[in-house]
Amino acid sequence: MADHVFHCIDGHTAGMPVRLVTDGVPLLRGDTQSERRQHFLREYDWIRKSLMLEPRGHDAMSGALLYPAARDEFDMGLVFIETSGSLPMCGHGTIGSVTFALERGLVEPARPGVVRVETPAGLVVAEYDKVGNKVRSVRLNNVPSFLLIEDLVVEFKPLGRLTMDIAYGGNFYAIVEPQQNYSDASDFSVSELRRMGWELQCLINDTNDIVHPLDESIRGVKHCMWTGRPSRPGSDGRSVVIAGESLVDRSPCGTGTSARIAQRVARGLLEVDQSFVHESVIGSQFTGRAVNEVPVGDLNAVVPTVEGSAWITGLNTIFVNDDDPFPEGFRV
Ligand code: PYC
Repeated sequence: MADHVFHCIDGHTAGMPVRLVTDGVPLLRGDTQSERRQHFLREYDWIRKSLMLEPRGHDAMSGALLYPAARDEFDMGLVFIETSGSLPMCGHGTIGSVTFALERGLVEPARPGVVRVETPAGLVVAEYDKVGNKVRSVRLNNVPSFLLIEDLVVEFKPLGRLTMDIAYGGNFYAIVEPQQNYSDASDFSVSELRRMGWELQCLINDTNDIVHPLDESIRGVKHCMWTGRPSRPGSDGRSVVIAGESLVDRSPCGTGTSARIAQRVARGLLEVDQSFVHESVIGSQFTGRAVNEVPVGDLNAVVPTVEGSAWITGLNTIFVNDDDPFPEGFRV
């Protein structure tokens, strides 16, 4: 039929694509999902490129490989795949994957109402609301999130001097808030934000060694968050998140929302338990809050929750043939 066959559930979380690969995924070595992710990156990164990039995917494609629970304390495992790489954690991807796995009967949680997901960044507890066969919403209790660097100043050619915070919510984010040389994401086109977002990530990583204090496999700023005034009723903030070189998050970004919540709590702009409704580039919303304060090494961190909804749009059987001129896809 084909040299490689991948069975996928396609859908979206708050407008952002989620391609959940349910069959055809390789067996990965390692005691933890972090070690399995590293094995995936060493030997199977072609699968990510094949399923995410054109012609099978596109610039904003995103997804996850579904694995059965490796130990009793989990219900399922995920390895994330994006056009930008394999992330330690992806919030919209986890909301989508949990929704799809429940709706298609691919996971049986030990405790109804709660799916314990092993991600490369650690345990994420997903509480869900299911009516009939539809999962109406999923609330993630994400990994501990923290503000790493406050007021990092960079000389950024396109805009001039910029001050930003570096915060972690499962990935590291450069969070750019309104200031003298930047007033709002809506002042720029999406392609300008994408180009500047990538340039800013490169500049920060060239001049700073950003590393998770407890896991040195998690390093580097891989996302830039351009913030701005919200446009929808009920939103507390808006942002356009650029991941890597090309991906513009259509959702408010689960790990980005977590990082922003941690940043705001650390800066005294948000109380623990106070909700923060985050709006995306297309106006979709996630509701987050910090529910707990915990230490991460010497840093003060919070446990953020992020709630959103996802929809299946179709089932997709993807073929990759060895004689296909683009087995690993391409970018234009
Ligand atoms: O929702 O965490 C997220 C995410 C990361 C990259 C794109 N979306």
